[in-house]
Amino acid sequence: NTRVVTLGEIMLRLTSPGHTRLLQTPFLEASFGGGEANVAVSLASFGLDAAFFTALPEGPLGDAAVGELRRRGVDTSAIIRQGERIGIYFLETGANQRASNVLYDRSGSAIALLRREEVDLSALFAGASWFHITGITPAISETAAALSIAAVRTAKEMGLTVSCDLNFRKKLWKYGKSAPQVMGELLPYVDIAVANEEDCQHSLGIGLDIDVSSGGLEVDRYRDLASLVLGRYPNLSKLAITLREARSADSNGWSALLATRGDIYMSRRYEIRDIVDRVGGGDAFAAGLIYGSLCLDDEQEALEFAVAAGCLKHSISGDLNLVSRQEVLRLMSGDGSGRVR
Ligand code: KDG
Repeated sequence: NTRVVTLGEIMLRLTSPGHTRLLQTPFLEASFGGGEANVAVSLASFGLDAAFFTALPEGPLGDAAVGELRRRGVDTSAIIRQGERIGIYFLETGANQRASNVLYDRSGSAIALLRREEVDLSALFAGASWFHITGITPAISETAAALSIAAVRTAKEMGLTVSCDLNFRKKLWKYGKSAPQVMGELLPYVDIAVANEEDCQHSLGIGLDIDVSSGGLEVDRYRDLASLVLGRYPNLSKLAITLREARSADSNGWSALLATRGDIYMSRRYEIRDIVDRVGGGDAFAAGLIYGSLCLDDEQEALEFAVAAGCLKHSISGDLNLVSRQEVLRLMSGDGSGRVR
C-alpha cells in the first residue's frame, strides 16, 4: 500500500513576472501552491496514490484550486468546501543580491478556520500508509495547530508512517503560540522529520554554536545537529537535513544528509545555476524522500532520489514539481546533466 495523505493549505500564488517588483507590474501570474499540496502533486507525478486534504470556499477560486490538484492526479475527494476565502500569497522573484520576497494574504482562510471537530480524521486516513504535514499548517492559526496535532496523533494511532517537514515560516506564527511550543507537541507523533538548519533553530530551538568558518567539517556539523534533534525526540526514526549553500538569488549548492538511529548518509551535491524558481524545492525533496522510503531499496537511494527531485524543482516555474519518477532516476544515475543520451 503506497497511499499517502497530506493536509494543509493550498493558496492562490500571484507572482510578478520576470524580475519585476510586485508593485511595479500591472500583471501578476496566477498559479496554486502550498507546502503539503506541493508534496501531494509531486507524489502523484511519481505515480503514487496521493490525497490532499484541506478546506476551500465554494466558488470559482476554490474550484480552480481543486481543479489544479485533480489535473495533477491528486485525490481531492476529502476536501471540505466551506468558509469565506482562499489564502493568497504574492511572490516577487529575486536576482543577484536581491532576495525573493513573499507577502501573505491568508488570515481567515477556510483551512485556517476549520475546526478539528469538523474533520473525520479516521475516514481520511483509512486505507493510507503514510501521512505528511509541514510546520506551515500549525503556524497559520490556533485551530489549524489543533487540527495538525490531532491529525498526526490519529495517523500514528492508525499505524501510518508520519512525516513532517518543519518548514519554519517567520512571517506566520502570529496567533500567540511559538513554533517551538507547538512543534514540541506535534513532533512526538512523527517518525520522519525533514528540516534545514534554520528550521531546527526556529521550530525546535535546537542550534549549533559552531562557526562554519572555523574549519569544522560540514558533515560533522550536521551530524551533531541531527544527533541533538534525534536525542530530543526518541520517537523519530529518521531526520533529513537539506543543505542549501546560497551563492546568490539565482544559484546555490544543493545536497542533504539523512540521519537514522545509527547511520548517517550524505547525498551527492548539485550545483544549481540559473535557478528558475526555488519555491517548493524543499517540498519536492520531502516528496522524493517519501517516494524513496516507500519504493526504493535503501536509505542512500531514497536520499539521492529526494535530492535529485529537489534539484529538478529549481528548473520549473511555479510551486509544483512537475517531474516524473523517470526524470528523477535519470538525473540520479546520469552524468548530472539530466539530458537523455
Ligand atoms: O514550501 C513552499 C511554500 O513555502 C510555498 O508553497 C508557500 O505554503 C507556502 C507558505 O506558507 O509559505
